[in-house]
Amino acid sequence: GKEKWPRGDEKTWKENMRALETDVPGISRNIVNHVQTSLARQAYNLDDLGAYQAAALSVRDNLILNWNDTQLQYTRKEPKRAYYLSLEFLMGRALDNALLNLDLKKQYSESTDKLGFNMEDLLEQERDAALGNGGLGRLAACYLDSSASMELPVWGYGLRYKYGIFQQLISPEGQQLEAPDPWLENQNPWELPRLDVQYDVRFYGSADRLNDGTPRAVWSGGQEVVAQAYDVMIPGCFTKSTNNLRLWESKPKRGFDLNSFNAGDYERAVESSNSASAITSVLYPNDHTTFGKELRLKQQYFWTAASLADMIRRFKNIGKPITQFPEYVAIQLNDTHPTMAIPELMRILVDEEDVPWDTAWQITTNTFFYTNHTVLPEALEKWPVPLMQHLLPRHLQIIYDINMYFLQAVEKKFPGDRERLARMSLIEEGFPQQIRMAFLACIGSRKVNGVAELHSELVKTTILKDFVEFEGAGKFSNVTNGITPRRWLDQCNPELSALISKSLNVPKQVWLKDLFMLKKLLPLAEDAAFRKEWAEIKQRNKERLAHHVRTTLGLEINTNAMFDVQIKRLHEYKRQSLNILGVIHRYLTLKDMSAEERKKVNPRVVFFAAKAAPGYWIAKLIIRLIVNVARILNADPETKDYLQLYFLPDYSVSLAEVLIPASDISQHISTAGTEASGTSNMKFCLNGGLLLGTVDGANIEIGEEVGESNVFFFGYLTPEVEQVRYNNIYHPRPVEEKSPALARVLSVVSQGMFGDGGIYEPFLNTIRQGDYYLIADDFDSYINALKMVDDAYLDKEEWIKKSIRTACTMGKFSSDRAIMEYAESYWNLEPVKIPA
Ligand code: GPU
Repeated sequence: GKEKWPRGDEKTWKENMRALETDVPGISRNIVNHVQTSLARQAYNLDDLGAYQAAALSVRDNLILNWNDTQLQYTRKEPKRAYYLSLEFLMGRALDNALLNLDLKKQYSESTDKLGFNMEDLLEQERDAALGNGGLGRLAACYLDSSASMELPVWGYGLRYKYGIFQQLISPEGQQLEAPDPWLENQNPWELPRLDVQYDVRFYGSADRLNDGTPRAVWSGGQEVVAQAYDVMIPGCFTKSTNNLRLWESKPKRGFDLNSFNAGDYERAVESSNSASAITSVLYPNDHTTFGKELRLKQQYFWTAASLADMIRRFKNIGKPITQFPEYVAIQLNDTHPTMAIPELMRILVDEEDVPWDTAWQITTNTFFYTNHTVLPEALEKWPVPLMQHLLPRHLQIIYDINMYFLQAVEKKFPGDRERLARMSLIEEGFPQQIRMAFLACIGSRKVNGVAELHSELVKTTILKDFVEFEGAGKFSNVTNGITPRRWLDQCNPELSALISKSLNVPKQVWLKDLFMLKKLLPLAEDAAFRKEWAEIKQRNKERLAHHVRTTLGLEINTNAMFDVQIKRLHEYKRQSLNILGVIHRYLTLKDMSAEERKKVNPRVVFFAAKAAPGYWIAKLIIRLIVNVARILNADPETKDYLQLYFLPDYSVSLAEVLIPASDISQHISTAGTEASGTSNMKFCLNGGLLLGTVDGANIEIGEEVGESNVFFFGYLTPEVEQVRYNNIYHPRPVEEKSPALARVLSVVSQGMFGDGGIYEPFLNTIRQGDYYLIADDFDSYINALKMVDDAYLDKEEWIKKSIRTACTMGKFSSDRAIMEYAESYWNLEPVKIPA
C-alpha cells in the first residue's frame, strides 16, 4: 500500500538521505569526516589507532545503511524469523571481515594509502571481541556470518559483557595468570546503543497462584533490573543482507531503591546499583563445567527474559494471534544455557497473555530447538532447587507443573516404571534437589540435535536415551557443525584464496559461497606447477607465523621444520597431555641417537596455545609442564635443530588466524567419544593442513570426505572406551606394562628433567591411577601415528598432494551448509531478498 510520509517535507528528507560510499574518493571523504567530527582530530595528530577508528566508523556507516534496508524489508515482508540464543559469541575482529563481506577491501586500502596509513597496520589496532570461551562461542559467530550470507532473517541474542575471556599471562615458572580483558576501553565502533530498546527484568520476590480455576499466578516484589540493547551489525558476504546481533547490558532501574536514599542510606543504594550492573560485567571463563553460581543463573535469566520480551514485542507488531507465534518465530538454544527461556515463555503466555496451559505448552514446544554440545557429565547443567526458588520463584512453579504433566504422560506410556520416572524427572533427587536443564530443554523443544554424526548418536544412546524411547527418534537428529570460509580461508589465507580463484577461474564471490566447488581442483593435485604454488603459499604462511612469534615473543623459529599445531581450550579430555608426553618421548629418542642418526630426522616445531579455566588446576599444571619442557628442549644444542616446542600465550581468534594457515599437521586427539565435533579440525584442513586425530567427533566425517589415506587416525574406538575404563579401575595394569615408552617418559618427568618433578605428581597420577582419558592405553598407538606422519612427510610431493586433497574436499564443512540445514529442516525459514 501507499505509505504516507510520516513528518516534514518529504523532498527535504529524500534529497538528504545518504547512499553507500563505495568508491575511493567517497570512502576517503567519509574517513576524513570521521577524523574531524567523530574523533575531533586532524591529519597532523592522527595515529594508527585513530585512523583505525575513523575507518571503522566509516565502514559502520555502510553497514548501518544496509542494516536499515534489511530490517525495513523484514518488517514489510513479515517473514518467519529465527533467533540464535547464545551466551557466547566469539567474534574476533570485525573490520577485515566487514570489508570482505562488503567487497570493499581494495577500495579501502587504496583510500588509507592515500591518507598515509597502511591497512594491515590499521587492522592490527582492533581488539578481539572475545565474548566466548571456545568452540561453542566461535560456532555462534560462524553461524551469524552464514545466516546473513545466505540472506536468512536470523538475529543473535547475547550479553554485552564488559570483560570478555580473560587475558592469559604465563609466569616465568610456567604458571597461567589471568588478567581482565577490558575490550571496550578504546570504545567499540561496531556497536550501536539502542536507548529506545529497554526492558525491565525481575528477580526474587514472590509468586502467588490466583487459584481462580486458571493456571495463572502473580509474580511481584523483589528487584528489577533494566536490560539495555546494543546492536552489532552482521554483514552478509557479497549481499546487502545485514543482520543483527543484539547484546544486553544490565543497568539499575532509574530511581532504584529510592527508599534507601530517603532513609539516608546512600551506600546501600549504590550497592544495589552495583549489583544490577554486575550481571553483565564478566563472561564466565569455564568451559564444559558448571558451578551453580547465583550470578550465572542471573545472567541466564536476564538475557532470556529480555530477548523474549523483545521478540514478543516484535511479533505483536504484526498483529497476529499469539497462537501463531511458532509460525513467525523459531528460537535455537545454543546448549542449555538459555533453557530458562522455556519457563519464561510459559510464564508470559499463561500469566500475562492468559493463554490456557496446554495451548501455551504447544506454542512453546513448537518454538524452541535445542542443540546439545557435549555428553560429558560435568558439563550438563543442573540448578539447585533452593536457588531457583529464591531467585525465580514463579519459574520454579512452572517447572514443577511442566514436570508433573510430563511425568503423568511417561507413567501413561510406561505404567508402573518407577525407576524410569525417577531417571526422567526434571528434578534430580539429592541434597539439594537439582533441576536438570538438558531434560527441560529437550522436552520443551520441537527438535534436538547434536553437532556431528557420532555425537548425535551418543546423545540418543546415552544422556537422552529415555527421551528417545518416550518421544520417538524422529525428534532427535544431527547437524554437523561448520565454519565460515570467509574468515577461515579468504581472510586468514589470502594467498591460498587467490590461488583457488585463479585455478578455478571463478571469482571468490562465487566459490566462497559454494564451497563444494573446491572439489573441481582435485585433479590439480597431479599438476607439479600447481603443487609448487600451493607449497610456496604454505611456506610463506609459516614465515608469517615465525615473523609474528619473533615480533611478539622475540623467539626464532625454524621454518624449514614441519609445523605441528594443537590449539584449543586446555582440557583433560582434549589430551594436550598425550601430545606433550609424545614430545618428551621424541626428545628422549633424539637424545638416544648419534649425531649422524639425528641428521636424518625431520625437524619438527610443535606449537601449543590454550587457555585453562582459572580454577582447573590440573589443566594449569599441564600448561606448566609444556612451558618447562619447551624451556629445556629449545635450549638443548644437541636436539634444538630437530625439535622445538612453543607455548604461545593468550590464544585468541586473531592468533588462530595466523597459526592455522601455517600448519602442516594439526592434532585433534580427544579420547574417542568425548569431543562432540571440534571445528578447528575443519579450519586446519581447509587451509591444507593434514589431520592427526582420534576417531572422534567431526574428525570421522573429515576422514570420510578426504579419504582415510589422507588422514592419520589412531587410538581406541568409542565402543571400546567403556570397557577399557572399566578395566583401568577394576583390573589395573601398571603403565610399564601398557607402554614401556610412556613409563620412561613419566619417570624422567617425575625425576625432574623439566624442573621440580614433584609438582607434576598430581598430573602423572591421573595416568597411573584410573586413567579416565586413556592416556596410557592410547600412547603406543599415538606414537605409531606420529611415526606415520614423519614417514609421510619424507615424500614431499605426496605430502603436498595430500594437503591439496584435504583442502579441496572440505566443502561439506562450510557453515553455509550447516545453517541451511537448520533453516530448512528445523526453522522453516525462507531467504529474504533485499532490493538494491
Ligand atoms: N563446546 Br558443552 C564448547 O566449546 N564449550 C562447551 O561448554 C561445550 C561444548 C564445544 C565442543 O566441545 C566442541 O566439540 C564443538 O565443536 C563445539 O562446542 C561447537 O559445537
